[in-house]
Amino acid sequence: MKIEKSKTEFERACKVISGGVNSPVRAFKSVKGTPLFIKKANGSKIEDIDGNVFIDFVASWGPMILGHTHPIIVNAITDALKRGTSYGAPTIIETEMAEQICKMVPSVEKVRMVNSGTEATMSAIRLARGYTKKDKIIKFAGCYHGHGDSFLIKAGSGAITLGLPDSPGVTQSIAKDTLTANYNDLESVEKLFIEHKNSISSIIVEPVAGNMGVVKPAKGFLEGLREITKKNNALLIFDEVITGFRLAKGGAQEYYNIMPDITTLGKIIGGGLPVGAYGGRKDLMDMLAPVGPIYQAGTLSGNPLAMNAGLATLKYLDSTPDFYKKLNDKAEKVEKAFIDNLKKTNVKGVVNRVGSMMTLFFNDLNKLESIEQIMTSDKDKYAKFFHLSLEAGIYLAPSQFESMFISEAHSNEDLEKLIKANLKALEQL
Ligand code: KE4
Repeated sequence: MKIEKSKTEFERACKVISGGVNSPVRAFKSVKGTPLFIKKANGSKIEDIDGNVFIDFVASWGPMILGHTHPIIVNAITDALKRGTSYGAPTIIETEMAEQICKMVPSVEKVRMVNSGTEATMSAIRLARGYTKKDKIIKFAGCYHGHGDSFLIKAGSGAITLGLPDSPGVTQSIAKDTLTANYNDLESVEKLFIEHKNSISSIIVEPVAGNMGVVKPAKGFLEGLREITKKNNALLIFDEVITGFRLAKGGAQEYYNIMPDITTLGKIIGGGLPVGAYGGRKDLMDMLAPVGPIYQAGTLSGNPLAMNAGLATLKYLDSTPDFYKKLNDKAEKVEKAFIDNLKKTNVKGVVNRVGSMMTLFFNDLNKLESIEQIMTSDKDKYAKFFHLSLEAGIYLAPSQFESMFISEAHSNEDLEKLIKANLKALEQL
């Protein structure tokens, strides 16, 4: 595969952008090689500047559930563009967006729009701390909630990919208020509440972990977190930046029928433009300025272009009959084929899937439910598999600890090609 232009552009970028990328996980560090510079994308395909075309299963790390350049999104943005790009004043579309989120997400009665998932999670824990007047939070090792200081403690995604689960620059005084438990281990949570009685404001959790690769919540885990937080007067925050509008119209909280106190959203909600949001019960959200004393703000929050792209996406998801059934059926077909291929080739692996998000782990264990188990995965084997897939025209996440996504734009032909390429790559490992 020719990648001369990407090589040249990567060298150029490294002179003026840290690591040549604006987000570390894009740098192909853990899979080695040169990150591909993308020229354009359309539907299920993505094309790099050397003219290589791939079927895209990264979906910009989740947002592109409808595929690229979906007409409803292109038209929504084009139409909005003619009326200006940002006013810094209230607009009706922000109200329509808030109404749409409240309609789709069961626990959300009021929202606040922000510009990224990180802003949403940072704001959510500030709200939880302000509301409960307690300083500490509990997060789970391997979960990633963006790059806010309080979350870069045993974090997942790019942090775990690069082997930097804790980041310099996060002060001890911040880190001491972040307690870390083990995903799918309720005992580890109970222990923290006993040790830190009455000082824990909230638990923040990815209801389906996507940032250590996909790890499903064990039976009773989410219910247990709901019970423990209620019992200890703490809030339960579902970080649905990945699962929101991905697993169901109402995200993981609909899929598992659990009502958190606060929900954070991102990715799909912006239709590919920078949007994040957080929301919850009215009494909680009315603690925010200018109504209440807890401050949070943003120049471009509720930006009209982003709102038009996001609202068009949510309305489409909300009104397309059987959207999630069809999407999840496609993903189930891929999961089954991957498992078949592992058997045919005698390659040791585990496929974790929830809905249309999944990860193929290279691992000798039979099931992967915890960060300890995940960390025994063979990253070198994944790296080889990643490049073999790339050569076959399949664009996967450049990290064993991320998720791949099926989108509405993936045709049967795309999935057949994915399954064939998967078999061929496994045979060559
Ligand atoms: P952003 O600030 O990147 O929009 O969202 C942060 C975030 C919060 N919560 C969850 C559950 C997330 O997955 C994320 C961001 N996800 C990563 C990849 N899984 C984004 C990719 C990147 O960092 O470039």
